[in-house]
Amino acid sequence: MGYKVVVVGATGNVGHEMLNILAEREFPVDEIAALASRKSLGTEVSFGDKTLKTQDLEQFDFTGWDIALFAIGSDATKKYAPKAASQGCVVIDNSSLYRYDPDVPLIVPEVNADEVVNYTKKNIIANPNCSTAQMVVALKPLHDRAKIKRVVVSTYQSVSGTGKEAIDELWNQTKGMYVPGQEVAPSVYPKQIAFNVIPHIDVFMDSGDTKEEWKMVTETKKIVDKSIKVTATCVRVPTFVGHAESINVEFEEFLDWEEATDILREAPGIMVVDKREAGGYVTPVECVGDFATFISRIRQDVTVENGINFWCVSDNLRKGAALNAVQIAEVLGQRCLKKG
Ligand code: 2RA
Repeated sequence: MGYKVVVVGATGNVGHEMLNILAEREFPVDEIAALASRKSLGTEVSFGDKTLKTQDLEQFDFTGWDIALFAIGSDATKKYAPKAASQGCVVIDNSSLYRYDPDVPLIVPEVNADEVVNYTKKNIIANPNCSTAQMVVALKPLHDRAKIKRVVVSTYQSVSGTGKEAIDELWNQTKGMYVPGQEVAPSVYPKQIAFNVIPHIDVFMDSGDTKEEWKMVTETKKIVDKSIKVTATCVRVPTFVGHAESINVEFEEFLDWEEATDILREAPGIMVVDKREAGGYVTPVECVGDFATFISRIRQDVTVENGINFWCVSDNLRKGAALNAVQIAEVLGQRCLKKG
């Protein structure tokens, strides 16, 4: 006996990956529905070796369906997630809409799977921001060994985090740099992204931080420990898939970099690739399509008493979104929605 699963936003980058990962991990699916907006109606999407025709989200009745993986924007989620939840379908939402709601668990299974049981308050579980997910997978095992006091993170986020248009813009803008007369002006981003980096993701807040930076701070506190101080600088870089992060951690007590390496090697969801030589580290192009959060460049931060630096890379469409959502569904099924 399996589950009746709905993927909402099946034609988007994350929705596609949700279908791929449900199939790759052989999630126990008895029936699956792929939903899209009216403009994408009838578009065919793959689910393993099957082809699904997308159905109309507007008309869809979630009654009798067990789990809905939502991969649409916050506005549409606001309209349809409560409908699905009220019709008895548990929503796992990838938008930011419910992440900060005290009645909605915000889950990274390697970190706080036990909190999945709290879905019953609104029949909704929130998926974290992609840049948060990979970071907390690494922070949690270190925090359990030597309580974390402060995290300073700089991110190098690929354009797939913005969406399909941004992927096209990077591609066309890059080509345009080589073909006279075919320059492509910035449109998705405020500045050129080809051969450039942009220190701005999401909107600016009164504090001078961007919303993306605020998300990393707020979500890390909710998922790991509200006492952890986090400061972030989130940067868009001209790569297609894969987010990279430079992470500096200060602990309450000394933690040797070699012990930190051993801890990370044993931690769930992590692959340590760390040789102090050319090529002895992971780069974004190598993480694409993988489930792991890769850690490299682990070393002592000798400028403070109890500091460690490391490099963290993961596929933002997978661990950063679709994989994490499917892992939440796995925990939900195993612990809360047991089938015959
Ligand atoms: C980004 N984290 O990378 C945001 C949303 N996916 O653009």
